[in-house]
Amino acid sequence: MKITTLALAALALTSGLPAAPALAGPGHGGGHSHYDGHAAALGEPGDPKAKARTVNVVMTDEMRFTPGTVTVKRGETIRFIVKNDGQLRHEMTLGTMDELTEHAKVMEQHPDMEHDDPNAVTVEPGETKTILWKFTKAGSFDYGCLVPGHMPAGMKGRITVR
Ligand SMILES: [Cu+2]
Repeated sequence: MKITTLALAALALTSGLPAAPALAGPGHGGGHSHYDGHAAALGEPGDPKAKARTVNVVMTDEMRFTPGTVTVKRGETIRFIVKNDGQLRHEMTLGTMDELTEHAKVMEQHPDMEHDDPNAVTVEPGETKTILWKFTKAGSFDYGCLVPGHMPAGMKGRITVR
């Protein structure tokens, strides 16, 4: 199984991303290990030294985020503490619904892809991870679990920035 996983990872790095031009936006080329402009519509990575409000998010195998809606004041930095209460791997990615839908398509071809971006965390069962994000623009935004099948099953939520 290890070889399969590695082969998939290699595929994702070599052929997968260039084959998805919709994702090849500004600065996307470098892979998933650093901030590359994802979710720029929502704001920017939070400053660890800034004052932040904590929002606890729980993910379950019922394909739900709790809470399913979050309201934020423009300019506020939120520390999402994201806990996986299920038996399956889940993830939380902040973005616009267009971004999330595009990214979910890539994930369907490369289900082992993991995320370590400022706007996304991959969380193994029983683990907790953190997203620190500053919402600089007003509007309605989304979050979703991009593990194949999860977002279509309802694993998504809405962020309102006022
Ligand atoms: Cu999920």
